[in-house]
Amino acid sequence: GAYAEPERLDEVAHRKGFASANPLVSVVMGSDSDLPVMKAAAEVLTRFEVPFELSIVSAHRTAMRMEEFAHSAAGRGVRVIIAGAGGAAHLPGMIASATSLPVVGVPVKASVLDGVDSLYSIVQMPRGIPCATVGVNNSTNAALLAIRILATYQPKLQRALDAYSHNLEDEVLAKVAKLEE
Ligand code: RP5
Repeated sequence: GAYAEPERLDEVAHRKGFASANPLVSVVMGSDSDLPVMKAAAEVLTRFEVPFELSIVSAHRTAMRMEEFAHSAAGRGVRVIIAGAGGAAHLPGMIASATSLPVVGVPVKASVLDGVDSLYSIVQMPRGIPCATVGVNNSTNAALLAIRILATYQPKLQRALDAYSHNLEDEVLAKVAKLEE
């Protein structure tokens, strides 16, 4: 991958402030090649001052690490998991099968099939094992959904989300006003 060697991603995350000692959200991805897409989630979480961690966990290449990660996440205080993967994107669903934490899957567009393969791999979970799915490459919405979950018990985040929505609204209305000038 272009961004960082997989084994060094944690280090990169720390250096960029993309990691916290007591994360509430865990952002994982199948490969460092997913990082250009997944870093938008890190940026949103940073902006909302939500403690999070960022790492690589591959369902296929590091199956045991994935099991360990999923089984230990709740015990470490993590409240929501965001998992991004492309192609045969089994990571979010397999993590969801090994934890009762809410899991948000991000279908990452790989080099072929336009991300439809990733989307289908994540969205059609069997009954009993839910995995929320956002749009292809939309890790921003995955982070916002995670924050909405945390906001159910953190009023401060609720207020921050309200302010975020108002800003979006103001931006659109400013464009409308410009068009109508
Ligand atoms: C998936 O395969 C990863 O999530 C990534 O999107 C895709 C390609 O991975 P690399 O071959 O670039 O490592 O497991």
